[in-house]
Amino acid sequence: MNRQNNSGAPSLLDEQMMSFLYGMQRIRLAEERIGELVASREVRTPCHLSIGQEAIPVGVCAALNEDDSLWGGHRSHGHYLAKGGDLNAMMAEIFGKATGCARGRGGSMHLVAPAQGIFGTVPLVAATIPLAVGAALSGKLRGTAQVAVAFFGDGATDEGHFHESLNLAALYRLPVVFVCENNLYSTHLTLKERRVKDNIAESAALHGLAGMALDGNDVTAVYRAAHQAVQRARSGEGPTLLECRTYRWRGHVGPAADLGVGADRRRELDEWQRRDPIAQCRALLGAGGVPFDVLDGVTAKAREEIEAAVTFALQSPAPDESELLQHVYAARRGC
Ligand SMILES: Cc1ncc(C[n+]2csc(CCOP(=O)(O)OP(=O)(O)O)c2C)c(N)n1
Ligand SMILES: [Mg+2]
Repeated sequence: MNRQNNSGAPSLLDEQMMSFLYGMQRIRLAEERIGELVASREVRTPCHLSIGQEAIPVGVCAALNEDDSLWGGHRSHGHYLAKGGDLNAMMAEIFGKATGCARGRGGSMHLVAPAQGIFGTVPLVAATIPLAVGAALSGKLRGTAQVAVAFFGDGATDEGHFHESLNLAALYRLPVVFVCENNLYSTHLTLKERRVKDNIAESAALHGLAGMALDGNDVTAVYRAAHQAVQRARSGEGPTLLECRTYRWRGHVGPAADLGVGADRRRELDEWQRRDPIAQCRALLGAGGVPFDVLDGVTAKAREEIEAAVTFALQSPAPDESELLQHVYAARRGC
C-alpha cells in the first residue's frame, strides 16, 4: 500500500483507512460522551459501552450494503452508527426524547433504523442470532441478494440458540454472517470460568459452516474477513462464523472501568489498551505519510458532530403523554 503523495492528502487506498479511522473515532467519542452524561445523571439509561471494540462494527459494516440487515444486542451503539444509523436520533433516544430512533421508548439498548437495515437491537443475550437467521431465510425465499449479520458476544455462545442457529443456517446455506465479539467476559465471568476450551470459532466446523478466529482490534483484518464472508453469503455459498478477539475498556454496564472485577482486569486492560484499534489505525496512516493534522481533523469532525447531536437531543421535546399506549400493540385491521 503506497500512501506517499506530494500534497500530503490521503491517497485513494488511504481513503478507506481514513473512513475506518473516522468511523471508529466517532463511535468512541460518542460513547465517551454518553458515559459522561450517564455519570452526571443528565441521562438515565443503562448504557453498555463498547470502547476498545470499535474495529469490529466498522470493519464488518464496511463490507455491507445498505439493504443488508444488521442485528445487534445490548452493546450496539457502534453497530448502529457503523451501519449508517442517524447520530442525532441515537443521542435523542438515549435521552428518551420524541425524536429518538425508537421515539424515546427504547433507550440505549433498543436502537432501530429500518431504512439502514437495522431492524432492532435486542438486549436478550443470543436473541440476535436466530433473528438474523430468520432475516437470511426471508431474503433467500424472496430471491434477494441481501445478507444478514448477527453481532453477539462470547456470552451468547453459551446459549443453545447459538448452536441451533448455526446448524439451521448451514443446513439451508443461508446468507448470514455470525460475528462473535469475543471480549473474554460475560458480565463479570471470564471465558475460562464458562468454558473448558477456548474454541468458539471451532463451532463453525462442528455445524458445517465456514469459520475463523481473528484479531478484532485490527480493522483491516476484520474488514477483509467480513468482505469474504459477505461475498460467500451473497453468492449462495452459505454462512460464516467470525470470532473476533477484543476487549471492552469499560465495565459491563455504565461508564466505570470496573477495575475491581476479576483478579486480572488491571493487567488485561493495560495489555489491551496497548492494542487500541484506533491508535493502530492512526499509526498505520501516520507511518504511510498522512500528516498528524489531517488525522486530528478526523477527531475534531467527529467531536463536532457529537456535540451537535447532544444539543439536538437536549432541545428535542419529550414524548407526549397521550402517546403512551401507541406502538405497544399492533392495531387490529377492520376493527
Ligand atoms: C437471555 C439473557 N440472559 C441473561 C441476560 C443478562 N445479561 C445481559 S448482558 C449479559 C452478558 C453478555 O455477555 P456477552 O454476550 O459476552 O456480551 P458483552 O456484554 O461481553 O458484550 C448477560 C448475562 C440477558 N440480557 N439475556
Ligand atoms: Mg463478552
